[in-house]
Amino acid sequence: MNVRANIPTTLENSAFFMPFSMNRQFKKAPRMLARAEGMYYYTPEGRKILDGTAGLWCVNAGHCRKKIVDAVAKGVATLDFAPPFQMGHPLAFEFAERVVEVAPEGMTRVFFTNSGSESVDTALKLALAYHRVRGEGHRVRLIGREKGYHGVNFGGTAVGGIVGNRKIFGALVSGVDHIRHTHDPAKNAFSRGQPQHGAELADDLERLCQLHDPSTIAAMIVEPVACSAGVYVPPVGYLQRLREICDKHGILLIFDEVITAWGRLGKPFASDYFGVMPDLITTAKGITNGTVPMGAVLMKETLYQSFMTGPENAIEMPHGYTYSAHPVACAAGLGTMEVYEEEGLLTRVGELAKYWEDAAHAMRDCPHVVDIRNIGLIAAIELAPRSGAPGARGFETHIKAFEKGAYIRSTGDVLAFAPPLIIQKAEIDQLFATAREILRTIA
Ligand code: PXG
Ligand code: PLP
Repeated sequence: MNVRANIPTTLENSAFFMPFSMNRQFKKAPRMLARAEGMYYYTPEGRKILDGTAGLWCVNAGHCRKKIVDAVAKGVATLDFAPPFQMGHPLAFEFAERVVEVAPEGMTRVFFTNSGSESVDTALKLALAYHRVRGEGHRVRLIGREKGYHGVNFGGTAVGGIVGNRKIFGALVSGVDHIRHTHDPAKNAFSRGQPQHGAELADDLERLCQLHDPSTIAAMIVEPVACSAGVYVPPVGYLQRLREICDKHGILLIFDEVITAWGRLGKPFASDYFGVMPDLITTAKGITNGTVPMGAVLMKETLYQSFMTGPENAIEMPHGYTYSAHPVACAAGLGTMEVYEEEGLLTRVGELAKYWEDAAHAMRDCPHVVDIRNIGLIAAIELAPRSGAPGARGFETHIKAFEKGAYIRSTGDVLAFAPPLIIQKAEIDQLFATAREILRTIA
């Protein structure tokens, strides 16, 4: 029996429990997208919306690219599914080689997942297991950072540092602690690129080492650029210092590159951009240009080899998902890599970054603006909160932008910009002009 038989099927009563959304607000005044092409979404009424956030930081090559669409269509018609445990299919092996080719030097092995959240939980488990198989099972602690976003599974929620994403979910995972975030507007407001002040905030990891004893810590996870919580660019020297402290104490360093990989900063990965090499990299999103869910954990050879030491007739890693290395996702990924390579998209931002930075910082004279942050093809414009209504000004800007033909994401009162990497200068101008027009009119 349909248990909803007596519930009218209006949008307001829809069965769909929307993720990370204001369900009731949205269902009363929906913002629907019907199709997409290149830099644009189209609403069901046919209105054209400039995509200022690459979907959700994932559609790096732009929407509905023919090569990727064709690869997916061919892939699903050829092999719809193949069991990933104790079985294989050629695309998984081919795509793993392709990913490792693009990855930072020394990242020689890849474990496939279906999202950034799964990549994070996989990386945390690999870190714990790595120490355990090497006889350092006393390393059980995981360290994250305030304002960090590492997805929504239990491990990622626990090491994450956004209070609103944690507080209603109980005690999460034991043995987790956090270092301080790097946001320091008093010293660094309106920095262009990396802020000058704050490298010493990495020393907060030393403090936790002294508090817990470093021999109890398995791994430290950070986003090279913390995107989700509001775009916090690492101060000059900060990531290098984190690397040094991890090395000193035998702690694995995990860079969460779910957003920063795949050309967002003008290099294939942020690890390349900053010249700091972690032990593990988590990624997702742009790995398939957002078309089919997929994620990956990249690791150094030593990590992989540490698991390849037991008897050959034993499963080395009791971890994996039904859809790890899904054939359709691998097909999408291979198509994506072709587009990235043919169009030079993994380095294109290098040429565009200065124009982007100037366009973002030209917004400084707009009403309400209290800070502007940028790096690569990412920018954040932070607005002063409306008195008594934090987040309202940001959200109103997001709504008004959609009405005016641009998709601009808001996180609280921070407006986040991260368009597809194929954006043209005229579209950069259009994106910020839309934001400017709105900021001039809202209260
Ligand atoms: N780590 C990082 C650094 C991320 O940015 C995840 C993990 C989780 O990935 P999945 O695929 O499980 O969502 C992310 C995802 C936003 C926003 O508005 C950002 C993300 C997801 C949703 C919204 O900034 N990042
Ligand atoms: N729950 C049950 C009952 C399952 O049988 C499985 C997988 O077989 C899972 C959860 C995990 O699902 P997935 O492998 O898609 O993450």
